[in-house]
Amino acid sequence: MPRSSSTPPRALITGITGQDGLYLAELLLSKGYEVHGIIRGQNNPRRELVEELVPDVRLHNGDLTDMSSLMRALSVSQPDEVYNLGAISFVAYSWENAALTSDVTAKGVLTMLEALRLYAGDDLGGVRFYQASSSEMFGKVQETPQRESTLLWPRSPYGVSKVFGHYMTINYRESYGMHASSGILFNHESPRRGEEFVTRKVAKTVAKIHLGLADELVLGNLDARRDWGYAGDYVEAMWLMLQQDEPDDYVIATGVSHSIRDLVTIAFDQVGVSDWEKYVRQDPKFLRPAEVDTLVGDASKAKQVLGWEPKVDFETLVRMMVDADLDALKAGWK
Ligand code: NAP
Ligand code: G4F
Repeated sequence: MPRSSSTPPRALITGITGQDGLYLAELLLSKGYEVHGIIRGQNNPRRELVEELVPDVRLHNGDLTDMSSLMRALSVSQPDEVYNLGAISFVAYSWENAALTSDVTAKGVLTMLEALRLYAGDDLGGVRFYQASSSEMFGKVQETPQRESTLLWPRSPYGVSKVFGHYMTINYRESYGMHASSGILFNHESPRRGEEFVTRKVAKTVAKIHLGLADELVLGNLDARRDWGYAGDYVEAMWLMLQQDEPDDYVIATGVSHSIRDLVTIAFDQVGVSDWEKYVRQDPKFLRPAEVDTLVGDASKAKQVLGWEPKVDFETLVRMMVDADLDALKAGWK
């Protein structure tokens, strides 16, 4: 980890307000890092959450579309490791805002890499870079399970943007000798997942139905399948990638896939409901112009090289999320 043993290692995280940013910040702080985060907007409503959950993180204003703000954050934080988690990350939204998604999720990676190259100068190999690539890049899957060498066939503006960021990261590694690694992470969830994503939407709505605060769960495609893991496990893999002597790309996944129907079945079971169909309505407005039907990853390279394996299985994850929403609702938090 640390390039010098006399001072604590320093990390800079983009996307600090997101699900992964929060877990990664906690992990790095527990390892003794000085952690810096980039936060965007003049009055970001999630600043309070970051300050509450990880008060030791030092926040810097910046945006992935604004090179000078990234340069400023780099020069103030002087990081040994940069984790680029910032993105417009909601696939459905990316069709409605394709150009903005490309500006942030695609070109934002290049802007960050360039800022890093200019900042580090001759010591470019001395700053390690992590790019948050995605299983969404596999899209219309060409091989099952998906591994690092599987042909990419993205199905959304988000997926296409992630492919750009992925190859740009590889290109900076090959062109400039940058220690740049890319984690091809399959879906990972937690009680901190944004409410627009299906696992959290299901968990929270089921908790509300149980407490009499809602009477139906409205969804799109119930047959899509995803390889869902726990975000707390996945940020460990990000850190491990940057501790390797050589940068590389790794698939991070559980190797097991489930349908949305499985997700709904377990979530309702957690509140003692087996005939859940009576609460669920399908609405075409939640269908996507092009769907990723099924994803399942092969993380054997990560297991072999990084010693990484997932700890939390799907059923435990779903039950944990429903319980967390029940607790929060009962406490009147939301
Ligand atoms: P998330 O909760 O949606 O967080 C996204 C973060 O990006 C937020 O902190 C957001 O900040 C920030 N952001 C958005 N636009 C930005 C901009 N213009 N400049 C700087 N930051 C910006 O996502 P996540 O689930 O933590 O995922 C982290 C990363 O991993 C993302 O790149 C995502 O695409 C990728 N990924 C996620 C998964 C998954 O299953 N979770 C799987 C594969 C890859 P605001 O609070 O200001 O909006
Ligand atoms: O939870 P989702 O919105 O996640 P999706 O599209 O798989 O993307 C997530 O995982 C990617 C990794 O593969 C990340 F890169 C990305 O940033 C994000 O974190 O949707 C999952 C599935 C889809 O097939 C969708 O069609 O659930 C289906 N679904 C069915 N009804 C729904 C709904 N999704 C959402 N969000 N809302 C629904 O009502």
